[in-house]
Amino acid sequence: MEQRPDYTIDQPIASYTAADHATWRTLFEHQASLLPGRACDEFLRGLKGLGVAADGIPDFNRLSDILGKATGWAIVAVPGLVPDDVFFGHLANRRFPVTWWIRKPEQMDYLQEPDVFHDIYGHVPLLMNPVFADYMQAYGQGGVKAQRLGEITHLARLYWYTVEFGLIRDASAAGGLRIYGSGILSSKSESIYCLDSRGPNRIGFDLLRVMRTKYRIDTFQKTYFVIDSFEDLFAATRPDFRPFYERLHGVQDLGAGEVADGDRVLTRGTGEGWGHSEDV
Ligand code: HBI
Ligand code: FE
Repeated sequence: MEQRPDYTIDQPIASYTAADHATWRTLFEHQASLLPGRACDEFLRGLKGLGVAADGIPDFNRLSDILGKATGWAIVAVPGLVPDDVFFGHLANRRFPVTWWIRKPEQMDYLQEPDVFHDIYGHVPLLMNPVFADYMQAYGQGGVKAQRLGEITHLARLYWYTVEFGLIRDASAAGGLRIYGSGILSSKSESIYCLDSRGPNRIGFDLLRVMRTKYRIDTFQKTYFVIDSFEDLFAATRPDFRPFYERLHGVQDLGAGEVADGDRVLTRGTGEGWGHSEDV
């Protein structure tokens, strides 16, 4: 597998086994039965528009063609996690790096690293939405700047609590909320927990609040932040972040499960189902 300097490779389509495609099918079918009514409409529409289905791990070039026509984004195959500067560089140029390999059958529910199911199923459908597509590019551009400023920790929390684990208000949903975060959309147990459990806090999105907040990488989230719309999210993240970073230096980080003065608390969590681990 030849890797280019930007960490991209050609998707090794021929090396997927029948078992790999079967893993995709199992994961896909499970989420497809769960997500109508739980995932936001923009996600469900994007999935349909891409023609991503249960039949097997998709061909990245085919998806790139469709995505390119819709929003000018492309997907590129990578071996797995790539260095931050490489990752931000791709996003800033409207390329989404997608891990080519799929998880093993014993990791069906959750793994800490991204695999092709998480990256394609979780992330790519929303790139069909023009506003979200612009937000992702702006995040990449913000990443390039944050690196120069030594502010990756604060910026990465924004990615975590929006792109990976975000919830969005939707008056037509049973509990008034739907999922747009890819880490939830690609997890069968968290896609139930985040909406149905009394355990987690659900707090209205606020940029500075999110950037102050540590998170969990190996258990369900203790707090979900809720946006009103993708337009609002994009608008909130439009300004230059430098003054925000400066203000953050005067305040202490918040733990993943803490509720602070001034929070717009939608539901205060009971702590059920949080598990035991460290915030990062
Ligand atoms: N690389 N392939 C890949 N996918 C990611 O989501 C990713 C990455 N490298 C760095 C990274 N994410 C994060 O550290 C930043 O968003 C902060
Ligand atoms: Fe992800």
